[in-house]
Amino acid sequence: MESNSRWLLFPILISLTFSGLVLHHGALAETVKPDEAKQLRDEVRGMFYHAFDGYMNNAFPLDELRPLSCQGEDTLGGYALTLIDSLDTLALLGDRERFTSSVLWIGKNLQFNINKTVSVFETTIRVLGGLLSAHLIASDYATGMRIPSYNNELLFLAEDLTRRMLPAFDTPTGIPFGSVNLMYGVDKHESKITSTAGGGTLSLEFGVLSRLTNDPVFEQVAKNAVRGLWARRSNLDLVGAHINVFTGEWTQKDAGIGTSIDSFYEYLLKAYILFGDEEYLYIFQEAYRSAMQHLHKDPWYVEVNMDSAAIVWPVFNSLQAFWPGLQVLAGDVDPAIRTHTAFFSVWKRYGFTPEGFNLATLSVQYGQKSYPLRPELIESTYWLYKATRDPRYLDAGRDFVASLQYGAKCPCGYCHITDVELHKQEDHMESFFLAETVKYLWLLFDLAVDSDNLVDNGPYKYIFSTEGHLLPLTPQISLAREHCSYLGGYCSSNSTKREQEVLEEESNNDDRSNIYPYHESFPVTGLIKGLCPGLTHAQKYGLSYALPEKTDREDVNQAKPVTTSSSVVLISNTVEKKPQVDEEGYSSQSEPIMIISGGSSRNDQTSQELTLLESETDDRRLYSS
Ligand code: DMJ
Repeated sequence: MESNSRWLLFPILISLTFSGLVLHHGALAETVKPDEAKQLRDEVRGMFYHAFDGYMNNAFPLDELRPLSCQGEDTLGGYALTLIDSLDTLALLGDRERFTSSVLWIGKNLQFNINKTVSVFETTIRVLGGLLSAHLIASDYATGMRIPSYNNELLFLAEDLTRRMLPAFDTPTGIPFGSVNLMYGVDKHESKITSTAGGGTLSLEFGVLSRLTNDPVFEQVAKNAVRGLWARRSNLDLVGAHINVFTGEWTQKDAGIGTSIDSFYEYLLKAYILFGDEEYLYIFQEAYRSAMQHLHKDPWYVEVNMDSAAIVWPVFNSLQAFWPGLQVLAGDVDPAIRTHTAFFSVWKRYGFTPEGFNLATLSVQYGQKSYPLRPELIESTYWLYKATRDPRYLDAGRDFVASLQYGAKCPCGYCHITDVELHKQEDHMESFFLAETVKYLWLLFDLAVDSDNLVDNGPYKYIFSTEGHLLPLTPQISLAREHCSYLGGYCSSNSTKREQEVLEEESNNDDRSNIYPYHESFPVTGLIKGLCPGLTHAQKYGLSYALPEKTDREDVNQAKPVTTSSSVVLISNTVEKKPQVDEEGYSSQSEPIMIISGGSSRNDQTSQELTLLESETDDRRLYSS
């Protein structure tokens, strides 16, 4: 009864009491200036190496580091997980030496023919995503990190790994089992209950793999899983947290944007952006509209019963903090700013975000006191800074660095915090600390300095996987079949033949370089809209696609393919843009961010129109509150 009455007071409480918290957040030290941003960027680089070297010296080839005791532990499958998860961060930092030696070591030593039962979700986002992103960097001149002796080893590993996970998808609903044995398939005693995030966060990695191997099966199964989940949404267009993959019944009907569901939303939008597959966009729009209608208690988000929308958990959980970043990508920046401010006020209060913070009692949720080095709030900070150039996000970044350095740094790496009130350290470092947390922090400050990095000034636009892995919008991935019929483009049979000739030359006739020949007749299943004939993505959205004039190998570094439209830019311009510096010395690249407008569900807009946001200096004023 007492707790019920608290919940009734909940809207008043959050508006009253958090204005206090936000005020507290307002009392900041001096704003981060460009010189300090550079120092902070270098400090973050140092943080990466403290943890990476700590892992390599004390834990490798085990999965993860125990940074207090300076030992290692196998936590996922026993295959150097932290190294795989760190590969594209090494490339982003421009560490050619370590990137090269790590890729080559993995290509030579890793194998998945092992009797281990692993999480399909974790294996996909950490291992498959890590392998694919590193492959795409190591195999491409345009990234500036191509490894001459690299011969697609990581792609072979990625395909082998994913084939071993396919038995998990053999369910009546298409939603995969949560775990699979890499040698024997699904154990007969395996639980039939899985989370929505677990079943619905596979489409990016599986889709990229399909497009790199020309085998549509991976993309199909991942999409069927999303369909299996979405088909079971409630009348309110909400999904629950846990579902039985055989019966399709929800076993946990709490709907939310955090724990157990979070990246389901994320992959709907990102799969559309990466693959141009409208079905994902339609689902995202409905799902997002409903989330904003039923879960959003501005600026917070709550968990509700998926059928009735009654609040069941007035709790902020730290996984929700990716949401403002996703909103930036969707073009719904204003609510993102408010929510980020609210979430950051929790960080300011404790120095970290606890896993759960109760919005009714305004205290750490019982049993959810830890901060396991999660990236989500930092990720959203990066996106909001990218969209607005508001220096307050750099100030937030400085706070993140200070907390991690003073509270979480330990002898061989960074430690989980078991209790955000006591700042007690625990002997564990999740691999995502190097894949995401440090990556987004470094990107945040690099954006303020010169943006001269692969993501912000590289040859392609990149989508970040939910594990922070870089998935580029290359023609092969993003335009798949379309570009073959459009303007006779990049992947015509001629250019494919040419690519193969180059590969053949380089591999001394090693047969493996031809293992993925281009199929003129890409199998069209009818299950995957993005691959169906008919109107092309380009035709639908008015994209124009131009080839670089020179495609000689030595010119590829300079020749950046251009894909532009009045509405969306997929691939960066060939012209190197010098960072512009405003009156306060902040660099501004006018870097386009893909925005889907009409995402704001508050006024029920469902426009699919794509618009381009130029994040110029002025935007800072525009979005500053
Ligand atoms: C990461 O593995 C991914 O970001 C995932 O989507 C959520 N959990 C962790 C980070 O907190």
